[in-house]
Amino acid sequence: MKSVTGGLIRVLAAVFVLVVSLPAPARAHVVEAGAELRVTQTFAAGEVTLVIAGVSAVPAPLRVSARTVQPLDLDLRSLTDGRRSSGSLRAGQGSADLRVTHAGPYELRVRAGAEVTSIPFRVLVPVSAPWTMVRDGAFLVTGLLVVGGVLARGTSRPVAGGTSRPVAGGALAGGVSRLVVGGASASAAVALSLLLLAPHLPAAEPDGAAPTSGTGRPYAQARFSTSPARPVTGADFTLTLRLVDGATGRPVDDLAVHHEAPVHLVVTSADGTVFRHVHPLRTAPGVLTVRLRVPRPGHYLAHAEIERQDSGGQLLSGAFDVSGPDDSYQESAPHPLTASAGRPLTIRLTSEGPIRPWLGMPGHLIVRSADGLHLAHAHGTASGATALHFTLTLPEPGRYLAWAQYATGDRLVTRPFTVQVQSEPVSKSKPL
Ligand SMILES: [Cu+2]
Repeated sequence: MKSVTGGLIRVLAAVFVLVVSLPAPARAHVVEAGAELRVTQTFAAGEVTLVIAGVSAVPAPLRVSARTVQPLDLDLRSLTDGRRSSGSLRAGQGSADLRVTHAGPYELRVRAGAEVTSIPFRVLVPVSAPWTMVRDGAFLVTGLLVVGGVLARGTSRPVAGGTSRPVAGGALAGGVSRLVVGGASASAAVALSLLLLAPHLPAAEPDGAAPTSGTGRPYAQARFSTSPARPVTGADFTLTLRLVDGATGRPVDDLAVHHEAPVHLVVTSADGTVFRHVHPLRTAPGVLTVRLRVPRPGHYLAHAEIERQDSGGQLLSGAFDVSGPDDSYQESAPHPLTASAGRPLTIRLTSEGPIRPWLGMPGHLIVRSADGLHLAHAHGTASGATALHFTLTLPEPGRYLAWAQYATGDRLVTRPFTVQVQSEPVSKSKPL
């Protein structure tokens, strides 16, 4: 009995050591089965974050919700059998229940006024991994053996005033009892080990998951264009991003939603006085468009952050020119900062109200070199409800433009900075 308990303790101790020493598997930018998918899109009337709820089984209603300033028409189409389901969202906070009949690829078309986006996504249904069945079976066996053992003990007790069982029968009962205790201990050890190791064991591939290439995909090549070809200040124009596969030349239509959008597009005037961070609409495979309006004529830079499925991130850049009169006014002068090349700089901000997550993070910081050749994107860390800080390191001396963005209430706040990076060390930045 003692040796069984000792063995169980040794097994559990070994499992504990294994659990604390194993790294948990990374799960970056992959929507897990049953989890909601959040997709942010920029319509001319404003930014909308569509929340597509996860499902645990099919067929099932698929809830799509959003806060929107204009009504949205939704049309869901299965790419497997073409079956459709539609609904609409009223202005304000609304939700609609669409219907999915099976796992796999779907396309959600969203119409807002004259603008349409179609969002490809997959309905994933969780599947139990084989080891979960072993774990559940081990728990069941443990329970049965414990109950069986207790019942057997109850029936094998000597009757009061009577004679005890024959010696051979007693030895047999003892042997069975040891077997039951040993079996229960072993199955409990298996069950507990699997329970503790669960975060490190592979999850089963959900139903409806895309096949993975394993080797990553080629870089996408990008072409930016505007319509009209020469936009005019104060008038709407469309900026289009066309993506083709670097190897095949075919449209790239496998963008992963990362930080709640398939594409993060930053448009800045060359001098940095105009800044837009938008999330273009997918109008056709490999074609993404966004409607813009800018107040200042001159040269503009476009930087798009994308991630193809199973692949790393990629930054794509382009440029265009805008003519017309200058209607610009500086909303707030950029706050000047200094930093040392290769040394971390911390930017601290205080919000007017409680900061709420935007694009999955408390805050975003976009940093562009003055010449527009480099663009970096850092994420903020909240320190309290209204305080936020960003840490970044700029390797080369020079002048940089930076924009910190965070959301509070219904507002998206953009705070501009300039960072003069020197080759000599300078003192730390002060809170703003
Ligand atoms: Cu973005």
